Amino acid sequence: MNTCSLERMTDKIKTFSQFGDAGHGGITRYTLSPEDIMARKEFVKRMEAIGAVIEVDDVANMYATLPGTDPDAKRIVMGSHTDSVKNGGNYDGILGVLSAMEVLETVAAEGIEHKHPLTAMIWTNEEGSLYPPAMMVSGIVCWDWLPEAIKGKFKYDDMMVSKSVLDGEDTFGAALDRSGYKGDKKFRLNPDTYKSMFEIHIEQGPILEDAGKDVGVVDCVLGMFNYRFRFYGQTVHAGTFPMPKRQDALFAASQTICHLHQEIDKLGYPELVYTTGEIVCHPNVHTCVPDYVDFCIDVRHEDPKVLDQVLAIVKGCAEKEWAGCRCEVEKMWNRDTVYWDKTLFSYVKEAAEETGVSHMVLHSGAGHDAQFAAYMLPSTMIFVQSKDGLSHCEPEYSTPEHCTSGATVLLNAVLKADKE
Ligand code: HGY
Ligand code: MN
Ligand code: MN
Repeated sequence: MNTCSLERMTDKIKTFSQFGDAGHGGITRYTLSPEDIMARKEFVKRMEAIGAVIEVDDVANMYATLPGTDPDAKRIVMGSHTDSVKNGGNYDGILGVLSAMEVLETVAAEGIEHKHPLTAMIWTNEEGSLYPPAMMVSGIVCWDWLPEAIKGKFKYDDMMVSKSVLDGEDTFGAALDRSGYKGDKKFRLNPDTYKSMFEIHIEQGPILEDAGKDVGVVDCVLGMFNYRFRFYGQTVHAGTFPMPKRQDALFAASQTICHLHQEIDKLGYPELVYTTGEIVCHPNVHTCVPDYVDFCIDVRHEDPKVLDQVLAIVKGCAEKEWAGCRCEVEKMWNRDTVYWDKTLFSYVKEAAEETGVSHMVLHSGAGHDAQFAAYMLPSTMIFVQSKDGLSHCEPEYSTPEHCTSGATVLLNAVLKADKE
């Protein structure tokens, strides 16, 4: 059994939390921003210090590799993202990079023999918070292996012209050009050079904490779908038009949201999650009855049969009139549940058992780069307990002890994979 260093891990968390420090406990570190570049430089500095070789691919993914004893063996890669959402926390994404670095540092410091080269990786633009969409670059790199239904969202040329949400003149491609991190396509993650992928991430939910477990052995990323509801009414004057004659699109949307919650809850699946988190209202003026509203629903569950039942409720809404308004329902996208490689999953479970780290099997409700990598090469994930389940906010927190336990499980799981 090998263990990672609490002291080194704590130092890394503290150091990387400075890059994009927003001054109130969290960070804003958009991809390829000056703050992200500081994090990347620190990654290079620390990885070169232990003798790792750095490679950068054409979409700024970074790879730090320690050679193994077998020059012909494929690499085992560990990694996650350095970018954050606006006013995000110090753990989402970066913990996966720091854990990968910690594994390499432990291997180097302890002289742990390994056959396969071990690679710590940074994925570019996972959040897509400045240049949408999320998981943009894993979508590009894994594109040839992705299912047709997903490919359309990640075409290279479209991604290069993805506009900054803050400055319509700026694009992801321009950010890549000025970053100095546009490397060579030949270094992209690929199944000829790489054997398997591990990603550690914070749980971003409360399940591990509620169960008193330190680490989650993740078995899959939930399948999901996203549909858009559109309501068409008539704008009239707020002071002059009688209530019974109105076609209020916002009232119609509100009734529909309540209906969705009631009917979906009646299905009675405790693990089913759904969100109506984004709404558009026109003209959005207090003296006008709204004539147009749209909102989206995001639904996630492991079992496609459960998703189908929810879909029937969603589609059923379009057959009715709501508050005198016509309702349209349109599919935006969906993705199937992605199961992690069974062998890698069992290595993680055994590693947690052997290192005495308390653990449980968990699904991932969130999307991660490893789920696209999973179409290309065997992949798996490990979760670390999140305090109060908070994420994508500044109070996001995982204790250094939990983070180090996660890295220790990763190290031992990787060493099992190394024996293959
Ligand atoms: O969904 C997430 O927050 C993660 O970064 N993929
Ligand atoms: Mn995130
Ligand atoms: Mn993340």
